[in-house]
Amino acid sequence: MQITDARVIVTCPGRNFVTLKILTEDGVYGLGDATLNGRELAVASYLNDHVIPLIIGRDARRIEDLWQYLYKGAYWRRGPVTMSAIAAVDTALWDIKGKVANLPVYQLLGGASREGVMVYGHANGTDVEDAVKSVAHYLDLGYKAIRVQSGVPGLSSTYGVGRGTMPYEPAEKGAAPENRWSTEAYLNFVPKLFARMRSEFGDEIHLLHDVHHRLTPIEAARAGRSLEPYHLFWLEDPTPGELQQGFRLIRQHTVTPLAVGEVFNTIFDCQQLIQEQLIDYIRTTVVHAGGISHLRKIAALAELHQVRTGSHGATDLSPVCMAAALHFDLSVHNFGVQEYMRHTDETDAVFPHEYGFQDGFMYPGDAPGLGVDIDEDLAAVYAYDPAFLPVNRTLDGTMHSW
Ligand code: GCO
Ligand code: MG
Repeated sequence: MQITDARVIVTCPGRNFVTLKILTEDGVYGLGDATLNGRELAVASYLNDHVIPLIIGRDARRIEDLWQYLYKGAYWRRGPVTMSAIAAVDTALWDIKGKVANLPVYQLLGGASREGVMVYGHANGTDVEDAVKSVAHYLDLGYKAIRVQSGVPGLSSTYGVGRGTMPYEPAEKGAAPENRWSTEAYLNFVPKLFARMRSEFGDEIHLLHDVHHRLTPIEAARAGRSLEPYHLFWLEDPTPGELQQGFRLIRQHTVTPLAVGEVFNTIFDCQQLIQEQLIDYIRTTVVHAGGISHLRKIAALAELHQVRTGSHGATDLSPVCMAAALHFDLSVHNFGVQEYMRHTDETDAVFPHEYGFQDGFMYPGDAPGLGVDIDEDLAAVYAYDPAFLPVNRTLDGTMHSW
């Protein structure tokens, strides 16, 4: 079954998305997400200029072989642009395989390992009481797991505090916004935030928190230890992940579970973290870590070491990625939780999908393939609109991780 055509669709229904559509000789097509927030056109060019010319005429059924062809064949390995492009091809080919087999993709991956996929939502507030209201709202919607972020006293803005809407979006049009950061202010504040959450909502609900790469390992150890009484489901990205051995130091000092990996692209980024059991959840996702095929390899390594999955699912990953993630989550044994930030109605209209949310769980649906489509006419209405993620400086103006 030859690949006869492939095209990259860039659209901005409120935010930018890059989608690869692969068409085959018998009329079946598949979709893959290729969105890399703030750097979208680099992946679009990588696909248009360097990948599509290579895949036309090849056999769409040979998913693994095509993956290796693009990975090994480029010579230049890894990195978010390359791996998002490979992911898009891989995801589209799984979609095609499911459609041809007349089966939902999760059935091709071994079938369902659970009834549904537990997801966590994003509660946030400008201050603690605002965050309390937001958590209450998510509880009303049925969520069993909720991430909590709040403004920090003394800081004008910080990561994860939205603009009052559920589909929180950090990227901004024009220039990158600048946040200010104080590690001391944050470390003093964060245990108070979670003490308040537990006193208000009790012990049952799963609470999560994202540090967003801002602490050194020893600072992260302090955060983890100070949060132990509030038994978080996980503490995410406590320190930047490049220095994998840095997590040893955190581990020595705290039993707060750790999650990392939304910016990782391959199994090599998390090999040591997993093999030394330095983390509890691996957050690599379909679009940024080489597609369903590569994510399954990461999950298999993680399973050996009692690490569970907790894939990234922010709004900058398109509904195509969300659908693929749900098939993966439903099938792998060592699934932990899936992040779910709701897309806007405009985005959902461009990407009609079978998946749905009910009472804190999500379900990919039983349509053949991934169960997600793209309305190309509607996508064409929304032209690409450059937007940038924020940057972050400490109070004295030094560049810090955002
Ligand atoms: C998360 C992430 C996001 C990222 C965003 C960057 O845990 O959901 O940290 O909020 O910041 O995906 O594009
Ligand atoms: Mg995160």
